[in-house]
Amino acid sequence: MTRILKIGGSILTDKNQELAARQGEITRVAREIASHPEDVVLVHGAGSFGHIPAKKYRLPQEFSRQGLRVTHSGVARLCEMVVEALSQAGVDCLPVHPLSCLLLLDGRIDRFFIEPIKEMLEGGIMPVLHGDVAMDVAGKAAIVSGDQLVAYLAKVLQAEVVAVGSNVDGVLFSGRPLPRITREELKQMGSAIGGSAGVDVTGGMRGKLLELLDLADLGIDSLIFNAGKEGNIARALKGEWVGTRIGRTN
Ligand code: IP8
Repeated sequence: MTRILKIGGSILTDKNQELAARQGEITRVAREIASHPEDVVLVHGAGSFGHIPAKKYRLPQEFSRQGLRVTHSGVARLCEMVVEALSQAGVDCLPVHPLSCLLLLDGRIDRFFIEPIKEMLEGGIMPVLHGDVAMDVAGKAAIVSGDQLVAYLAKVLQAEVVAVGSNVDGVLFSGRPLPRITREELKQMGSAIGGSAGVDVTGGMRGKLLELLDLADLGIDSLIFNAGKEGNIARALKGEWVGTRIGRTN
């Protein structure tokens, strides 16, 4: 039973300050994941390690070789911290950098060599991926968000749990988390569901929802929950609906 867990960059970093890790939160998140580590693929957001340099170099609108390098080395550093914290918590894990194993076409994943991820799962190793820069065969510089990775991996691995942790209690409407949302309901709510509090080049809450609604169309429900609240990660990994369930329109 594969479980895909995403932890947003807003939990692990201060999104308004470049390269600002929240070490205490990284340690807590690692401890919670360590309570249910079996068959988990972890994806983490880029936070201030990725979004601030990406914005500075105008990625993905402009092709900047330096921007690609600086942004990738930022997110790879954050990934290393997450891997280190997980190892300290007793989880066998390995980093998987999307830049080196996938290609985009107009910003969407076109080819993804996922066999190493499957082998890691088979061998009891947790793959740790992250939002990253990526090469795009359309010739542009591009960014692949953790949310796009989650939706893609959930589909190809036929995940049974898909949980996306952010720093809010789910999809908020008039300040309250919705228990469930479908594509139809999102249309009716219009712009009331929005972006992100910090610097975000990949679309905030709306970007997240659109990825997960595509997944729901394929019959895979997912969860957006608050990973900043102690205990929620463990509950989400057990399949509890501790936030907003993203489902298919009936
Ligand atoms: O934080 C964005 O990934 P996300 C990746 O999951 C970069 O949206 C490099 C900004």
